Amino acid sequence: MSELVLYIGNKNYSSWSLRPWLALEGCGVLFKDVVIPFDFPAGNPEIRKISPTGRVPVLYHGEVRVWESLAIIEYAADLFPQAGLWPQDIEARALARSYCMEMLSGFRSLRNACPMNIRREIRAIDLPDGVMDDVARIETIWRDAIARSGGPFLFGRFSAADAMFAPVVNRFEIYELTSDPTSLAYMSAVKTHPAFQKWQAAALQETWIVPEDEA
Ligand SMILES: N[C@@H](CCC(=O)N[C@@H](CS)C(=O)NCC(=O)O)C(=O)O
Repeated sequence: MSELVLYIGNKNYSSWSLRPWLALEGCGVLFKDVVIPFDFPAGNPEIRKISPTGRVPVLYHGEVRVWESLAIIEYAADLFPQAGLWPQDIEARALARSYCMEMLSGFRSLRNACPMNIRREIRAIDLPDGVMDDVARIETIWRDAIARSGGPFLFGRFSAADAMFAPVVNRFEIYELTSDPTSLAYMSAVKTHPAFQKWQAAALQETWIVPEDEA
């Protein structure tokens, strides 16, 4: 089989890149990553060359091109059904996909006000309207999923659902958005997962600064 190559943005900042990267890495799918940094004020022209949307992540697999974080995860799940990217049980899988679609299409107040930033110190900021509504909905998702599965991850063992929420784990931590014990325990499970630690270690080596993502 051809090699899977995942083109991603800066590991420090690129939340959409983290999602499929972590899903694949955390579920043992072998792939190579190529970082194309956003270190140009008007965007990196290299990203437009490799991606039909001019955005990352994008996956190359032989002649196949897959873009959009969730589509990449679905493609990997089709290729490697034994990897457990999604929960086995059909109801749990439907729930996981519903939560992931909420993540993909929603929580804009939180995403806009509180950019992912792996190296940032922990420091609260003034929050615009809507951010705490997003936080409340995410905490409901986490609480319901963990009550159903028993944890430590949303569906018991690590899955794509955890990968889709991993950038939010970083945001909750660095902007001090929660003190809820269930959320903190879940965040700790994600942050100490070897795949997340691997991403974090690489992010901390990066030196690019993107001013608009430094809240
Ligand atoms: N919906 C897309 C979002 C992709 C996206 O917005 N990627 C950002 C990085 S996190 C990007 O490529 N930005 C480059 C640019 O805007 O120049 C996905 O889920 O993959």
